[in-house]
Amino acid sequence: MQELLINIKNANKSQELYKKACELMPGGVNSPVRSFKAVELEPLFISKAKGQYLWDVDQNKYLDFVGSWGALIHGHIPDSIQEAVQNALAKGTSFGAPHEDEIELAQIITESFPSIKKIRLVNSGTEAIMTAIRLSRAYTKRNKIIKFSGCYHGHADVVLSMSSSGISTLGLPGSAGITKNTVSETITLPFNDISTTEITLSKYPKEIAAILVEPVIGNCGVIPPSTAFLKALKELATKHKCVLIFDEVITGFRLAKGGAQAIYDIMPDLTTLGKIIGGGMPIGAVGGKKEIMDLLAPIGPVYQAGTLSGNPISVACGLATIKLLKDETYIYLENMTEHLCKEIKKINEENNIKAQVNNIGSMFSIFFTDTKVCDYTTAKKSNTQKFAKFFQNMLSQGIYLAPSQFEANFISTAFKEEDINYTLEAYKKSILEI
Ligand code: KE4
Repeated sequence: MQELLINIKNANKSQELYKKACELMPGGVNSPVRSFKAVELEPLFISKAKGQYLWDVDQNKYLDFVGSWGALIHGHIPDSIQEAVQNALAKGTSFGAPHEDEIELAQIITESFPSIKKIRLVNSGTEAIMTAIRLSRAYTKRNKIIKFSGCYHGHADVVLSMSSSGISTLGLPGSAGITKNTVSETITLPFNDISTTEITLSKYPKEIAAILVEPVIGNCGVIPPSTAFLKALKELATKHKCVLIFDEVITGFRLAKGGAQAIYDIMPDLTTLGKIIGGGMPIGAVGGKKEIMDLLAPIGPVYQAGTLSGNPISVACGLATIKLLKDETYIYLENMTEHLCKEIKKINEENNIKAQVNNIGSMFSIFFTDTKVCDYTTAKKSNTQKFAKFFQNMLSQGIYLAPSQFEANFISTAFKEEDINYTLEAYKKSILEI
């Protein structure tokens, strides 16, 4: 483990590349969270990865708790996945036509998710969400969408809206370049708040097309639902005849083979997936009730398309990833994560550290607040400066956490007990220095 000890200053090549990248790409990155802005650092440029490790261009080695934002449940390119991708590559990169592996992936997903009777493969979680909302509006012939603060559903205009002042009032643009009209039908409510959802549905009878939720939030740090919340959403969606969409882009195949819906025993009408079903290659999927999915072109009136949808390399990588997932995989991941988080809580208690640890399955996050974090409002109470210092301390010891308080950390099957022990040692040093 000694080789993990690095001096954070030794990032000369990354700094050089970052300077060059910033001349060509906004912020020097192709997705904002990679900029390390939230942790007051310049980003590290990664040269290679294998198993639980990343190496940056200055040969520093890190334990990777990001795992490509949750896509790499088996860590980086285990041999069986590498072989599957290489075999697929030998047959071509893209056919722009149907191929057999798409059927196998659709089969394995519908067998794992009983709520998914039909599925459409796309290229990202964002596309999956866009399609799920379009389908819901066509199916119900209604316009409004309910979503929940703290949840992130990709960067489609319709979901980049923030709640305006009054609860259950219509949305305001959450980004420049989005028109008021585009988000005027998007209502953002507090997560885990059943009564506000009920009031909103009654306020707009027969106007709500869909209730969209991350069943376990992974985009505000990790925030599990209260026991009654998801069940209430299902009941309310049925009562008000709107479409319940579970955004399981993170939780699908992460929390269980059947995702969060298997854990909480709830059948949504539509589910969006991504990340793990592509094993780190570009992919997304939307699936659910046959009568909704059959509205999709070419058999229905809802148009949706994609040059690389169902790409054979992404599909091969996703299939190889899912085939490695056994019941014992989840037991291993859960036990390892539970052990890490329990020990962290012990260190916090012994040292009177004001921090909350939320964990479920192989997802966890640490908030620097003494308030229990159960929604966006309580998550926002966390001290982000403290988090930034903590992140830097951990990075300087070779622990690569998600570079934002409002992201999730993931443990992969590549992690060993010694990695957890090393992480706990690094945690103790880091936390006592902030
Ligand atoms: P993509 O379009 O990034 O494939 O998926 C969007 C999306 C949809 N739904 C959920 C629950 C998601 O978490 C995401 C994307 N997740 C972020 C990280 N939390 C991706 C990382 C990034 O934006 O760079």
